[in-house]
Amino acid sequence: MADAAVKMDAGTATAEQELTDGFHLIIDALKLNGIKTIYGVPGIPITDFGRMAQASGIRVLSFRHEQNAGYAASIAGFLTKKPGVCLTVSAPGFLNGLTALAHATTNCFPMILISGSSEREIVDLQQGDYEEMDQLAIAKPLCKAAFRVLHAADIGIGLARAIRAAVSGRPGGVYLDLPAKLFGQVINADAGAKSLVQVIDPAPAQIPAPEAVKRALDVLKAAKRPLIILGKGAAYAQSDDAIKSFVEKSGAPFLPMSMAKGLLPDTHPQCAGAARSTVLKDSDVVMLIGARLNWLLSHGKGKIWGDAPKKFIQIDIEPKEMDSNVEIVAPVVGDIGSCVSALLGGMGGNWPAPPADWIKTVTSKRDENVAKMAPRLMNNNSPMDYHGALGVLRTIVKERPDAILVNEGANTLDLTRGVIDMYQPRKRIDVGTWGVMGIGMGYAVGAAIETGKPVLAIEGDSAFGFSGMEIETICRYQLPVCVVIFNNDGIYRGTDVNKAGSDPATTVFVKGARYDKMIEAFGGVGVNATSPDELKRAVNTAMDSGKPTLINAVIDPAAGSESGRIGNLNPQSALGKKK
Ligand SMILES: Cc1ncc(C[n+]2csc(CCOP(=O)(O)OP(=O)(O)O)c2C)c(N)n1
Ligand SMILES: [Mg+2]
Repeated sequence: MADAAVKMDAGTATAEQELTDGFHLIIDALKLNGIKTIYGVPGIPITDFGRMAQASGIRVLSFRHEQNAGYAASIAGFLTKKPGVCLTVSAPGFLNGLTALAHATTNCFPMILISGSSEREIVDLQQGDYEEMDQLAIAKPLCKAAFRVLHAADIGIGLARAIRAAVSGRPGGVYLDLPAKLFGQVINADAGAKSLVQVIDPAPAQIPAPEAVKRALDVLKAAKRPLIILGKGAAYAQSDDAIKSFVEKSGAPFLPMSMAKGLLPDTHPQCAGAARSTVLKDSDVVMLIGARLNWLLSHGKGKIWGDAPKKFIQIDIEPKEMDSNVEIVAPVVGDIGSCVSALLGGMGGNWPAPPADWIKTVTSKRDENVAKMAPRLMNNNSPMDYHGALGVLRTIVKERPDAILVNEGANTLDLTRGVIDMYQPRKRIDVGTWGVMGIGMGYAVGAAIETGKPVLAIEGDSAFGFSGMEIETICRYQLPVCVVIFNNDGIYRGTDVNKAGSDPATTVFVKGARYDKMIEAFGGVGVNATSPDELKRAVNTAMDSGKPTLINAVIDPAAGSESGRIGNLNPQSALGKKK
């Protein structure tokens, strides 16, 4: 196959000087726009395209399932502010990638899903083509924009539209449909080159209105108990210095949402992470920076927000976000970097510190909660509980603040988020807005590739299962990824029993499973860790060596709770629990 391709190239060398085709134009268009990496799964009609892209110097990473490739692309978008690209085959491959595209859109990560598709003439007459599906129509409601390119001469424009749609304004997922016929379409090489578009200023700054900035500062200044909430939009903005200066100058306590942890260190004196319920309940002015008032913040109302009247200031690039759940008294619409810089500029030289009694209330609550947790993190129980295991991992992350932490699960997610302090921006990546299981190995690959930093993935045993086969991918590319599986024999807990019949309960897995053996099949390092000491040794060795490693951390099956911290979202039967 490879030989034949070489001979054909040699035989048509003269012709190639004048002609180009879809394959080459897509590659040229991607390269012209600085896209250096593609995450995907090969097959008809994109196998040769992947080979040619790889041969041209684009890094093409092959996964075992498109959903994981898609998650890798989505997190590449979050980490780099450039669209992460996922490449799939038609119908089933496209659908597998689509979940990740919808996830990217929901989380506001720029991503482009490029899928090959079958013959339009046959698909549209529903005549039963190979992998027949009207992919464009299906993608449309699930992403920010969707485009199809039918002519080779439109490839440049098609990709330019996809890039702009993905990164401008509120970022999101874009679908680009490339029918099989397009790849082989031949056009004049000069015309082809001229048809390419280099996207200039793909995400233009969106400057906030001066009145909006002033209004927001007036509200913040009048606050008696101010609170700043940083969301992953603030982390995405890569305006870390301006955000830090603004928060510090305001003197207000700040609360980082999960993926905003580390924007300012969790150990910062103003960090109110360990006094979350106090600041949500008792604050009188809340400034949201790149954070939405969705379910993760209980929609800005209800018990956790307390009874006292509250004023919300919101900074977001999307005007429709304002008043989505509660009234926003000071909306500031623009990109986070421009907004925060404008706010900082407007504060002047003598911004008043918030009232001392508020700062003292928050600080003492935080110190009290931290002190309460400390002894639990030091236990050396075997089998481990979550706190014992997280106590050692917390120190490891402190010692390696530039490592990327991937995290998913229920108890494994909620407790890791609470216990492990982050010190640098964009180092914690997790389940995001949907609380989705399955991001783990895709994120680990994407983060390792995009940042070149070591990755520590802390995974519930159920969560891991959604993307577990990608440990072969991690071994194949020899990525510096250490996966720690918190193995409590199941979903939430491994102790559930079926009240009727002999099947296992719906939430339990094989008892005493040895996930560490899986990675050994692919030449990686597997370790079974039954105590915090063993876990610490294994993780340190893995992080030092950079070798793909999977550690089966044996957790007491009774240690977790139903749905972790969000058990209250489970509907209850009005008939009560039947025995
Ligand atoms: C795609 C998807 N499917 C199912 C769920 C429901 N769900 C939430 S957490 C979870 C797994 C929790 O178990 P585990 O990862 O082992 O964490 P543990 O609580 O046991 O530490 C599942 C299946 C989900 N969030 N996303
Ligand atoms: Mg579990």
